[in-house]
Formats: sequence, C-alpha cells, structure tokens
Amino acid sequence: MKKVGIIMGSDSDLPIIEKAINTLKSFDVPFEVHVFSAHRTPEEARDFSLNARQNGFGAIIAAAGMAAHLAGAIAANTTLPVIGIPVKSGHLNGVDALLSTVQMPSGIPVATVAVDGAVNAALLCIEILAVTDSALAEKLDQKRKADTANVLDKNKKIEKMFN
Ligand code: RP5
Repeated sequence: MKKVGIIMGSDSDLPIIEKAINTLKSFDVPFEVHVFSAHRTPEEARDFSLNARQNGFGAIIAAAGMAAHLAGAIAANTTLPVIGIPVKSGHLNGVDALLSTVQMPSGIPVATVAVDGAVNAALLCIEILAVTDSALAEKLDQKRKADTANVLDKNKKIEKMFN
C-alpha cells in the first residue's frame, strides 16, 4: 500500500496532528511523520515533496499555523494529492492559516480541511488510497456505519431524557 506523508510546520502542531496519526493507525495505513517548514526549513520541505512519489507516498498531509504556506509549498513540487490542515495558533486563532492554506492559485491544488481538521485530513487520504484498494474501501464503509450507529444511539439517549 502507498504511504501517507504527514508534514507539520512545527513540533508545536503535534497535539493536532496526533489525531491524523491515530486515524491512519486505526486503518493500518502506513505513514511517515516529519517536521518541515516552508519558512524555516524550505530545502527539506522541497526535497521531501520532489521525491515523495518515487519514495512510495500516495497522498500528503501538510499542517501549519499562522502564515501557513507549507501545504502550498509542498503542492508546488509534487502532483500527489496534498491535504492542507490549517492549525489554530497565534493571535488570529487559525483564520490566518485557513486563508493561507485554502486560497491556492489555479493549477496547484491543495484540498483544505477545517481548522484543526486532522481526522478528516487522514480520512481523505484513506479515501484516496481506497480508490484502488477494495479492502480499505470496505473498512471505510464499516467505520461510517459504526459512526452512524453511534450517533443514533446518542439520539435515543437524548430523546429518552426529554420526550
Ligand atoms: C507555523 O507556525 C507552525 O506550523 C506552527 O503552527 C506555528 C508556530 O510555530 P512555533 O513557533 O510553535 O514553532 O509555522
């Protein structure tokens, strides 16, 4: 199976990124985690993305806060799908990172999830890999059914309390 690359701009992003890591683990999807910054270590970020396809990656998650250029900088050097996570950080609470990540120029796509949306970033990567992996697609179906059953269960409890 292809790997998912998880790149975060700083180790301070890890508490959010752990949710993506745990989601990938729960699907037994292989991944690598790196701290590369578009601003502080641009050469490392560039080398990773230039070589990602030949190094066995199928999708890349790029997470950064503040002036978050990481996902775009990664996407500039690969045609693998790049999922951007704007991380809540600093005075603007993630709005800065959201706009920096989502407003990509035509031709260099970044699929941007919600601020701190690490679980959905991982699920999107799994969905991408599952296009050509029916066993993985089946796992996604099972999870969706389990999530639905969980919400219906919560509804029953709330209905019992108030109706
Ligand atoms: C971004 O700036 C990082 O992705 C992080 O979200 C934010 C703050 O980084 P640190 O100053 O905590 O290293 O580049």
